[in-house]
Amino acid sequence: MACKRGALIVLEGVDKAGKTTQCKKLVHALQQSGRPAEMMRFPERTTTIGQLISAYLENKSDLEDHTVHLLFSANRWELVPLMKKKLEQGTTLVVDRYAFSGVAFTSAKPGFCLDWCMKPDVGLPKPDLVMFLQLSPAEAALRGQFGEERYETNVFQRAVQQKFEHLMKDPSVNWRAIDASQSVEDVHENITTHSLNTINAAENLPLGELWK
Ligand code: FDM
Repeated sequence: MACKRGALIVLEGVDKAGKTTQCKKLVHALQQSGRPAEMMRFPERTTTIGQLISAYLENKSDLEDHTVHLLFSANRWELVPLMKKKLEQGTTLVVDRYAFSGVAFTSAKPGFCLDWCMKPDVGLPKPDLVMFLQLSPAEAALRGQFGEERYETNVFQRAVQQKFEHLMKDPSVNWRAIDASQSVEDVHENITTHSLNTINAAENLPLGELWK
């Protein structure tokens, strides 16, 4: 019998919501319970495309806005063969940011519409679950200063949050809003429950195509 596929689980959210911490804790918990799981993140800065993106985010280079949007998308597409292979082998992938960040961040810039921003990512492996870690700008501010990278300002983050809220209305995607203002452990418990349900359900379903 062919092995059951892994689930594609994505965590999204504004800065300071705790995405990376929660991704790591989830992977650890899944592995501890005997379920193969690995973490991935986008942008994946180690590839040639990822290095261009990283230099841009660190303000070491400037790139035209459409160009960088397409590079972020290309950075996802270049990892699709690996993602599919792992999922087929039964490994659940826990992904820190995906196409939703791509669309939310670029469409928060002047002159971009959601529709144009979504196009390059149409057909990517569709997540079985996207959890959006929700945190108000006031609560995010209590968690400390933003970093030094591009996009890390209050005004831009608020615009991004609004774009995420718009994207979450799309019923073709399995969104779950998670209250990220709770303790790290409570958020983890919540995320783990949703993930286990998704992993069980995904075993018997084909992997979908995003926004198709
Ligand atoms: N980002 C991330 C984008 O603008 N587009 C994308 O497609 C993705 C995946 O890059 F500011 C932005 C979001 C964030 C930055 O930061 C990446 P982290 O700290 O590595 O997640």
